[in-house]
Amino acid sequence: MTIGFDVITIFPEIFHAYLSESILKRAMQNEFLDVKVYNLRDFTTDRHKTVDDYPYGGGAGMVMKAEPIYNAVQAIKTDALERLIVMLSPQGKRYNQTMAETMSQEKRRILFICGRYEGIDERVRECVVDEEISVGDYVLTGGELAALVIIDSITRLIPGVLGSKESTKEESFSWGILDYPHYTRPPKFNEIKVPDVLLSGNHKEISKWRRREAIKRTLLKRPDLIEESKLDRDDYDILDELRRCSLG
Ligand code: 4GN
Repeated sequence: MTIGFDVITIFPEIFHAYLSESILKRAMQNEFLDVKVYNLRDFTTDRHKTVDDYPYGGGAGMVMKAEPIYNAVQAIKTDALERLIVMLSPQGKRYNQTMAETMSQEKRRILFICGRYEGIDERVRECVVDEEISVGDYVLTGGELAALVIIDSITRLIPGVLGSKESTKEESFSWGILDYPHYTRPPKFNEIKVPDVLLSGNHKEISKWRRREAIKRTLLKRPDLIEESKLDRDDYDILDELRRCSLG
């Protein structure tokens, strides 16, 4: 299985830098991941390679022009592959792990339009974009980091991308709750000992402890996640008990 992304940006190096390290680099080498990065300036027609202009109605900052983006999308589409065209912006649908899971099954290539400046000409939304996505309620200087967040979170879900040691199978977020606490050597650090159960070698007890700690943390730090999570009967028993003894 391989997932394909196309990216339109005025800063292609941001992608080359992140994709040439670690797991995403390996995913590219092993052909689980294909990313093609296009420089928006290559799709301009004036000699200054202009991608922005003053806002109609006045005001601060510049607006990204519609034509270069439209031309880039048309040029990329000439290979006749199916594509989902995504624009990153704070006005988009809030991205989460469930969307990452859904998009990791996507048969189409995913094309990201990464904007800069104060905004993108509204007609890009109307004429080009299939989906507008936000990675969180904050403003970035460009869509590039948001696109990388999505590429990263989807790619690590592709079977084979992570080694068995890094697998997402046991990941708490795969059932919608927070991760359990992790420890490594030394057994005592700053007077704090690693919980005995983790040194016991009893894998059944270790699993039970981790599940309980994950649920405890979620109840404490992100109670909003509990309702949407995929907990089983045993988990609900743990949850009830934790609620009764107020997280002891
Ligand atoms: C996406 C893009 C935040 C997000 C962005 C987000 C670039 N900021 N929360 N900034 O996913 C004006 C033109 C803002 C593009 C956009």
